[in-house]
Amino acid sequence: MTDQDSKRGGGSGVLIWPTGRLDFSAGCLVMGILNVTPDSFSDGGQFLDAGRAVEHGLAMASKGAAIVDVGAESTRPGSSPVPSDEQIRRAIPVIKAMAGQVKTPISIDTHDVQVAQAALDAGASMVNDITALADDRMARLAAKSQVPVVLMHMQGTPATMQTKPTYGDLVGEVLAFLLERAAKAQAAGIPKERVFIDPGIGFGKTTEHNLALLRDLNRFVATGYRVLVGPSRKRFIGQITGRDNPADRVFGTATVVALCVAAGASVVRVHDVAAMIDVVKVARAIR
Ligand code: HH2
Repeated sequence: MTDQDSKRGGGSGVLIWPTGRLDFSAGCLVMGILNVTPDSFSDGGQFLDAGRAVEHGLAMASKGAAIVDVGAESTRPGSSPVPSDEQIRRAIPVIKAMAGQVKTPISIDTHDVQVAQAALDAGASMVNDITALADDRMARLAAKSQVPVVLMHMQGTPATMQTKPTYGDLVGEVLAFLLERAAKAQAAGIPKERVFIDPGIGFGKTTEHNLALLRDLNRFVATGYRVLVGPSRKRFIGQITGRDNPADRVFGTATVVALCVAAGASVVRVHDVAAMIDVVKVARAIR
């Protein structure tokens, strides 16, 4: 990473690994969300059919998503874990079909090492782990497979995380956790440039916590790790705007995305790919 890179935030340049490539030279990139689940908070049930999921994934790639993030387990507040074999049954045919048709890197959104292994075998080329390598085997798998990893902060588990999230020094604690897990990733053999850190918007956080983390996003960028943020259509946006239906939170999401780009984020994880690509392009141009 050059000086110029760290000024732009989190590393620009081109990230190349044996099974993929991401070009950050223009700035922040868009990750499109593809939930192959019956119960995700926003797109649950829409893409359970593999054919429709593949179609949507390919459409996001053709609209300019730099990464398509496939998830087979909802982690919305109050959700329960989905067994590995069920995640594999949902996600693998979709990953296989997409990987056969586009070069766009596919990430697997899972904290389950068996699911991650099956996804990488099927053609995925990144791991998005909301537990930030809680399972040592996940660190070893990512290192051996030479793929990038997203390390996300969460307080508690999806089942209980919104009960009463509490912090002393919110930003300090989230940062310290991510730096510790990033060090763990590197110790396992994952190079720094392949490690993305994510403050985990909505994962054991009140609206105020989410806003404070977003306000201080530059502190995450200043670590030198690439920063990924996932604000899309989340509840805090509904709370601020009074929009109960996640699909009505697109303008609110756009505001957060623009400010993430301004703060130097490298990737934003979103549902509304075409709209957010415009937001990102304009915000990048200003930056
Ligand atoms: N948010 C969700 C899922 N995975 N991964 C990262 N790295 N960062 C995030 O903020 C993040 C994530 C939750 O959103 P979604 O996938 O839309 O919903 P659900 O968990 O209900 O499937």
